[in-house]
Amino acid sequence: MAGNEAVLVVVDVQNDFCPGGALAVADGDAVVPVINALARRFDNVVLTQDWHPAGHVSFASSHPGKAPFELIELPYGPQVLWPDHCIQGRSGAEFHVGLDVPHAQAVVRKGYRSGVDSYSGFLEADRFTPTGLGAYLNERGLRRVFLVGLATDFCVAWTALDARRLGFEVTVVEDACRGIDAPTIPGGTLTKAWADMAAAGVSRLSSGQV
Ligand code: VGL
Ligand code: ZN
Repeated sequence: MAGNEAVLVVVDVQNDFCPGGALAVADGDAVVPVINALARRFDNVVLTQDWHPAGHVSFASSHPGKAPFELIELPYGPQVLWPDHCIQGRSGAEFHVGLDVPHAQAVVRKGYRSGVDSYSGFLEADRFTPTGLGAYLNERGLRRVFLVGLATDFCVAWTALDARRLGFEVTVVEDACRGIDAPTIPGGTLTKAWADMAAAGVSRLSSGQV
């Protein structure tokens, strides 16, 4: 990617978010060839990896009587409950086998504290604890963040919104993302995510336009 201030951030392209995984995103693996091709055009690539301990607070199985996709209230705010997914060291947490980005320079893991979720690659769901990604990008002078991966309406959107809050220029590459579209809010989470991102000044492009 022309301009050394650009970084491709590949969000959570992990087995559990792909078909056959515990929290499969429809057509999730379709992003893999698009990301592989796009990544070749970037000098700077960073991966995020959802990385939960067993028994994590975001798992419905940790809350007796609750089912996946229900909403609960936690000390830091509302939390959607999920099937057990991306458990540290298990195959579901591994990157999709077809993901081919050997030049990725850093892997940022998130969601590793039992009591706090982290959709965002920058700030945990307590909206306070940093992952370190913001400081890493700043120290390296990477100001233009291009986002791809899974899932559009959760980890990609939250990462995009936090990147804007931290002052980065942000573009989401739509055909390199797929969404969950959880029924937890009227109209689904995907439409709201795109509206929130647009309102925050996030650009939306297709990979051919990057
Ligand atoms: C994600 C739900 C739970 C994501 C992670 O990567 O979008 N979604 N954990
Ligand atoms: Zn997760």
